[in-house]
Amino acid sequence: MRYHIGNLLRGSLSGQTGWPAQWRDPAPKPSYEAIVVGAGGHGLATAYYLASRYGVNRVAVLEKGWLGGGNTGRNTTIVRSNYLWQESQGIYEHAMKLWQDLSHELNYNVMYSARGVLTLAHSVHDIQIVKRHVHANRLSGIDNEWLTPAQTKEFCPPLNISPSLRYPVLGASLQRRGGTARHDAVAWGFARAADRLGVDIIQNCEVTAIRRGPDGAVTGVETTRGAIAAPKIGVVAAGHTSHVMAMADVRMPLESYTLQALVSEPVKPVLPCVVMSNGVHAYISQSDKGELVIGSGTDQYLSYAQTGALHISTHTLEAISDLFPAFRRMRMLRNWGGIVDVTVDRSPIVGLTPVPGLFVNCGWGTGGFKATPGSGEVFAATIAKGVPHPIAAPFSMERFRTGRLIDEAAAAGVAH
Ligand code: FAD
Ligand code: PYC
Repeated sequence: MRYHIGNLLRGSLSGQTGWPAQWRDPAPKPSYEAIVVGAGGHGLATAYYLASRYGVNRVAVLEKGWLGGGNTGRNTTIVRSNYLWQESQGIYEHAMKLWQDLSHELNYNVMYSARGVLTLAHSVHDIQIVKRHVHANRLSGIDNEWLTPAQTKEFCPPLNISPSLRYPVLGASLQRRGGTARHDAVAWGFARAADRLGVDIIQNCEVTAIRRGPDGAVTGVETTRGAIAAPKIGVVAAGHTSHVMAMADVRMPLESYTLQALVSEPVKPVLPCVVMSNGVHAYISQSDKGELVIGSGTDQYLSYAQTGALHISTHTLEAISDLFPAFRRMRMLRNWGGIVDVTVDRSPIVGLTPVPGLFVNCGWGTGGFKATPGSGEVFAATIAKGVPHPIAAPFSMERFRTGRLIDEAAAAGVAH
């Protein structure tokens, strides 16, 4: 039998007269095996894999807005796995392998396009850092290669490699399997596939409290649409994680930042790959609709406004105009921001919490879109089995106590 919000809301309205006896229980019995807080890509993927791989079908995904309306629908869609440390390579490469067949698995075209990701180097220091990533990846069997400026230009013809540039292109790394996927299709694909497996996705349903029993274990949540019971809760509420976890008295080692991006008016195909530069705080690709998708570094003040400061995007557009003079006269169509939550080592937190039954998946910062399928799969395993999946294990909260940090600042793709 499938359980719908109506059944549960009736449980929470038990004080009212006229409800049948079975709906008047003041402490509703667990109606779901698990609740996922947040219907972004990671939350929806978690629900999908819980149902498809781990036999947990009675799952409710609760979303305060609309599905995919958070960072999942606001990111710049870059997919890659060229991280420095083995722990990160494990999780991002796991995701990369899932991307290859995701459209088939979900029976929904997520438009994964392995068009190649270039990471530019503009100084001797950049060259050393970028080459270090290339070598580390190749040692782990992950594709990545170093290109000279001329090879970089050959791969990306509109790129300006003039030595007279203020920040000249001295070379680049290329991950050929990297590229893009359509972000909203990823959310919709996971949502539809999860729904078909019996998962309930409940929008306009903000979690406002986490209920706990006498032993401290979670028993369910309160929401703007009533109480919902479940013995397991996975919090996947990027940008708002600290707020949700505080409902269970857990303090998170996170800061929230605004990250912004913009798109140009649409044009015919002009840019064949993804180009990123941490040095000049800019990255660019072209969407299937023809827009140039351009992103900036993080705004350095804390804010929950889903928009960014103009001087940040102005700086980005100056850098893009230097690197791609042909784009200088294009017009901007729209810009927006998203709220990302960031850890001190720029790596995520995926796993158990001190509260029995409460699990958390957060801290993906500026780079979690690419991880969506891998993150969902290992988080689902962790929730289902109650122990960390081996790929997720290094990303426990414990590392902030022990100091075993996974410093991926240079691989984050975005200047912080
Ligand atoms: P979200 O999609 O944000 O989902 C969290 C959901 O939780 C939201 O829908 C929110 O409404 C909901 N929620 C919050 N509080 C509650 C509550 N109390 N009750 C119920 N629901 C709640 N990553 C890349 O890999 N490549 C990129 O190119 C890239 N570019 C980016 C560009 C920008 C401008 C931004 C902002 C981010 C970018 N990222 C990128 C990062 C990426 O978008 C995120 O890491 C990823 O989307 C996080 O997914 P998520 O499902 O965890 O979060
Ligand atoms: O992690 O690849 C990334 C990324 C690019 C833009 C924002 N994040």
